[in-house]
Order: sequence, then C-alpha cells, then structure tokens
Amino acid sequence: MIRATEPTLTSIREKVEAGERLSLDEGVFLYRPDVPLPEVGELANLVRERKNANRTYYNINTHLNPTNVCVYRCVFCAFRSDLRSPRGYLMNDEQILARGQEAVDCGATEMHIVGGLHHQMKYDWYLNLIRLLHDAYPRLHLKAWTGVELDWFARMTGKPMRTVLQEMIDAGLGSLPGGGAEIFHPEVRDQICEHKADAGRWIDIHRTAHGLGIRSNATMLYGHIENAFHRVDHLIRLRELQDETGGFQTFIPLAFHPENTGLSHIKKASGIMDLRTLAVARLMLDNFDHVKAYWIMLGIGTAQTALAYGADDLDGTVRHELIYHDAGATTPEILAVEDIRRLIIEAGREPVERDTLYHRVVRDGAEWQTAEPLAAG
Ligand code: V47
Repeated sequence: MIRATEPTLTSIREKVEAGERLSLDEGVFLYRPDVPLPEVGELANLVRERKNANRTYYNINTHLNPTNVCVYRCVFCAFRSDLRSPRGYLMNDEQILARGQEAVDCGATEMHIVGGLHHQMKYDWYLNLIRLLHDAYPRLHLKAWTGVELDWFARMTGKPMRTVLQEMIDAGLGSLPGGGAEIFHPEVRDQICEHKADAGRWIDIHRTAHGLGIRSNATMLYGHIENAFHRVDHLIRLRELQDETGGFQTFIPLAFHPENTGLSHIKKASGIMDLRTLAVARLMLDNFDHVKAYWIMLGIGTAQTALAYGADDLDGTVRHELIYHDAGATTPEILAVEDIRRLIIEAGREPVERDTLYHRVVRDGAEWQTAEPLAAG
C-alpha cells in the first residue's frame, strides 16, 4: 500500500507549479524508471522557461589542458598520464601563448583551463600560466582550475585556500569551472577518487571563491557506480551552498564515458538517463539560474533535445577538448557558431551568445562588446 507521505507525480507537480522546493525523497522518486520521463521533462521545462524564458545560451570558447601528467589516478579518467608515458605532455609558455592568440583570433571570450597535477611543476608554474595569458590577452576570461587542483596548490604550498585563490585572482583568474565534484557521497567518492579533495573540501573551496567575489560552476559525474540517492544527495549539497553564497552560475551534469578508463566494463548512460538527470537537476536546483547540456559529452542530438528537458545552455563552440575525446566521445571537436545557433533555432529556442558571466555578447565584425547581464527569473 502506498503511504500518504510517499511522493507522487501529482504532489510533485503541485509543488513545482507553486515554486516550492523538492525534497531528497522526491528527487529520488523522479529517478524511478516507472515515472514517465516526458512528465518529468515537462516539469523541468516549466522551471527552465520560468527562469530563462525561450533563451538558450552559448559562448565562443576554447579549452587549454596544459599538462595531462597527474599524480592522481581517478579510475574514471582517460586523460591523465604517468610522467614517463609516451602520452604524457607538458606545454611550454610559447605553446600556451599560441593557444591564447588562436582563441582571440577566433573571437573567443573564454578559455577553460584544467589539467593534471604534475608532480614536477611547482605552484608558481600554475600561477604564472594565468598571469602570462591574462597579461597577453586581458579580455579573454580565464575560467580555470577545479576545486581539486586548487586543493593541490594549497597542499603543495601550505598556503591557506583564501591566499591561493586571491593570488590567482590577482594574476587574472576570472572564475572557476565546475569540475572535480564527481559524486560527493563517500560511498562512491571513496571508490572512484578516494585520494583527492573530499566533498567538504570541494564545497569549502567554492565557498571561499564566492566569498572573494568570483563565480563558479558545479558538475556531477553520473552513470558509473552511483545510484539515484547519491545523485540527489549531490544536488542537495550544491543547493545548500548556493543558498548560503549565491555564487554558482551553472550546473553541468557529466555522463561518464568509459573508454580507456579503469571502469571500461560499464556501459555509457543512455539518452533517457541523460535527459532524466538534466530534468531532475533542473527541478532540484531551484536556486541555480542555469543548467548546461554539454554537447561534447551528450552528443548533439541529445543536447538539442535537452533544451526541452530543463537545459538552457549548450556550453560553447569548444576548441581543443581532450578529457571526453580521450574517453571515447564521438562528438566533433568543434562546432561553428552558425551550427550551434542552427541547433538552438531548430529546437524552437532563441540563441543568445553570452560571456562567461552571462552578459549578452554583441558583435560587429571581429569586434565584440558585452551588454547588460541577462537576468534569470
Ligand atoms: O571533473 C573526467 C569529468 C570533469 C571523464 O564548468 C569525465 O563550464 C566523463 O568539469 N567521462 C572535467 N566525465 C570537465 C568539467 C567541465 C566540462 C564542461 C564545462 C564545465 C564548466 C566543466 O570531467 C572532471 C570529471 O568529472 N570526467 N573523465 C570521463 N571518462
């Protein structure tokens, strides 16, 4: 017999329509395969349109992964390399600056920088990389270093996190990407990346960044050994920090790509799971303005469909992505601006080019300016 307190789709619908917050039990319920996905999607779409109307955001961006050599051995990662492996690489200043020049020449407004924790490179190398790029290309927003990398810098130097972040900001850091979050719950985290910053540390680093006035994103890696409870628990931990600081911009669910990883026996999450995860995230994260359908990870078809399942952002044109392509992603390595706009229009949405901080970008030939921030409802 169903107890009166158990969630139902009707009771959840009433709460979403009234703008009320969903509980952990309700989030887990929405993951049940017998709860029809189109109805979950319809509710997520309601929230998406309430917050962002018909707009779908994208930016012109590029990735820089300055090294893949990493002391950590996260079982889900196909990108990392040992120092002595023929795959291992480390970019020099000239190569890094060339990437900055290429980005600027292509009209990029953002460079997303993450990489391995190279045991021979000191903190100053990571700090100087930011300074080098910022001094040469001051208009290029540097969205750099995951909570895990920042934790490594603090441990390496013995400096407080606040100092590390402030030094990075002074050198030109613009915001933090959302990586390194994986799954917060220790039942899972201890099995996939037990050695790196734990949930409390990751959250505390983002809290410190928000306190210093910079924004950040948040991710969740799903489709491996976690279950619905772990995913919803993860979302609630993010929601709690957002209540406290309001510093998160965008949530990005990341589907695990198994190829060339220590979990290659796991099958990649289905499109249904991808859409359900986006929709549940949109419903649980009532205090996040944006949910991103990262097309590199989802594939173009699912990313386009996701625009009706809660997502309002497709990430960017993306140049030089390695983390997903090393793990078997079959998506193209770059999308032209016309293609990304066409995908959005075809999905019945209005394409809006944004910068990293969600200001509208206005272009006139090779020149670009930002207009007012785009307020989410
Ligand atoms: O933290 C690593 C994930 C993340 C695999 O902030 C994998 O705008 C799937 O955080 N299969 C890095 N995922 C990427 C990231 C990101 C991406 C796009 C936009 C933003 C943003 C952030 O990639 C890692 C990890 O969770 N990851 N290996 C893999 N085999």
